[in-house]
Amino acid sequence: MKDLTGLFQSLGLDPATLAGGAHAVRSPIDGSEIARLAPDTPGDVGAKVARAQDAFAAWRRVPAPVRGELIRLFGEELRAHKDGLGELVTVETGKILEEGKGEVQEMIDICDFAVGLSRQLYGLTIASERPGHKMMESWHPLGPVGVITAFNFPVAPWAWNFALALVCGDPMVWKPSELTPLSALACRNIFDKAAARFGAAPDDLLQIVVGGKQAGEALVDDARVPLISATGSCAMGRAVGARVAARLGRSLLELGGNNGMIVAPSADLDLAERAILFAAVGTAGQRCTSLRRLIVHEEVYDALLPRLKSAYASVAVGDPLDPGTLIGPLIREAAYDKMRATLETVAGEGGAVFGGERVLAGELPGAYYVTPAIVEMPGQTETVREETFAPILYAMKYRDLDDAIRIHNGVPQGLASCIFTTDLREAETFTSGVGSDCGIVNVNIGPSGAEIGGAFGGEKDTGGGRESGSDAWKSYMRRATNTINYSNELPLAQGIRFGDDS
Ligand code: UN1
Repeated sequence: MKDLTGLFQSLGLDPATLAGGAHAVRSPIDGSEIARLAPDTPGDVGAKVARAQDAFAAWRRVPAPVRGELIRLFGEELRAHKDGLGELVTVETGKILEEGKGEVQEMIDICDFAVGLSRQLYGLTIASERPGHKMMESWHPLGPVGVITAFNFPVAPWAWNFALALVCGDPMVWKPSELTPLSALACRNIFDKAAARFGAAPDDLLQIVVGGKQAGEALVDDARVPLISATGSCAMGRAVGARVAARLGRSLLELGGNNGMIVAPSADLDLAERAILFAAVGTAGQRCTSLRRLIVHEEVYDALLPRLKSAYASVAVGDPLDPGTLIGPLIREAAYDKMRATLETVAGEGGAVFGGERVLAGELPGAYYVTPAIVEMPGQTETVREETFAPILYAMKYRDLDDAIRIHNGVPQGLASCIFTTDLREAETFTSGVGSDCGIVNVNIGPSGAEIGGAFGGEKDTGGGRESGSDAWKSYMRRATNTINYSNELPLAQGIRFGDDS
C-alpha cells in the first residue's frame, strides 16, 4: 500500500489517533492494515446519545433556513475535499477512484438539495368542517437520528440522511460499517470545518460510533433515538427493524436488492450492453442496486450473450487507484468465499458459468480480485432468488412480457429494476401498477446509479424505506395536526352535542 500519511492528514486524520486500538482497519486493495481504532463500548454509545439530545435541544430552535446555511457550507467543504475523500473511499472499499469520487459528488448533490429544502418544509392547510376554524399540518424536528451504514457506499447514503436530518433539526449518531470507519471520521472532520465557519452550531451535531454489532445494538435499542435509518443486508434489517419496533421507534430500512433487467426484442442492444456492464460489473457487483438478473427475450438472447461475454473477458480488473481499471477487489475473503460457493451451487442447479475466477492472488495474497461472472441459468432457482454481493450476473430467457414480469417479480427483494425496449406498450406496462414491483423502475437505463432527486429505496425484503430526494425528508420530522378556533363558539366535530341545549 502506498504511503497514506499525506492523504490522512489532508482529511484531518491524525496518524497518532489511528494506532493502538483493538479495531483493525484493512484496505481490500492489498489486505494491509491501515489503522487501528479504539472501539466504542455500549456505555460510550449511550453517552453519545445523551450529547445528541443536548445538541437537539439547541438545534431545533435554529430556523430551518439557517440550518440550511450550515449544510451549504458543508457542501462547499466537500467540494474542496472531493478528491481526497474520494481516494479514501477507494482505499477503504476497493471501488475504483472514478466511483469513489462519484460517491462524494452524490454527497455534494444532496447538500444542494437540502439547502433548498430548508426553505420548503411545507405543511398543508385543510378545510375544517366547523365554522371559524382552521386546520393545518406543521412539521417539527424529530430528535437525534441513529444511522447505520454499509461498507460498499461508506459516505453517500450517510449524507442523504445527514443533510436532510440536519436541515430538519435533528442531530445524528452514525455507526458506519466496521470495515470503513476512516471515511466516516474524515466526513466528521470535513463537517467540523463547516461548523467552525458557521460559528453558532451546537457541539455534537454529528458523532461517530466505531464498532461492530454490539455498538450498533446499543444505538438501535436506545429509546432516546426516535429514528434508526439502516442500510445493509436483509438479515441485518430484519434484526434492526424488530428491535426498533419492540420499543415502538421508527425505522427507515434500505436493504438488499436482487435487481433485474428485461431485454425485449425491440431493445437497442448497444445501449443494453453498456448499461449491463456498468450495472453488473461496476463496483465489483457490490452495490445494493447492482444488476444481478438478466431476463432476455429468446429472440435476442443469442445476439446479446456472446457480445456480453466478450466485453466481460476484456474488462480490466486490478488496482482501483489505477485509472485504467474498471473492477477493483472484493471487500474481503468472506465475500470471495461466498462468491465461489454460490457459483458452485448454481453450477449444480444447471447453470453454465463463465468467468468468476480469482486473479492477482500470487502478487496480492491478502486481496481478493475476481473476474466478473455470467451464469446462464435454465430457470430462476432458489440461489438466483438470493442476493450474493459479488459480480455474478444470471442470464435467463423469456417468451412473452407477462412471463418476463413474473420472473422479474419472483424474488423476495424489491429495490431496482429496468426494461430495455423501444416498444411504448412494453415500457408503460413495466412501469405501471402491474409491472415491476420495485421502488426504482427504469426504462432504457440500468438499475444502478440513481440521482439524488428521487426517493431511493425499495419494497418487500428491501425494507420499504425511502431516502434522499422527493419527500423523503418527512421521515426526519414529526407531523402535528393543528386545529385553530378563531370564533366565539365551541362547535364539536361530527356535530356532537355535549351538555348544551341550544
Ligand atoms: C448502495 O449501494 O447502497 O443508485 C447505494 C446507486 C447509488 C446508490 C447506491 N446512487 O447505485
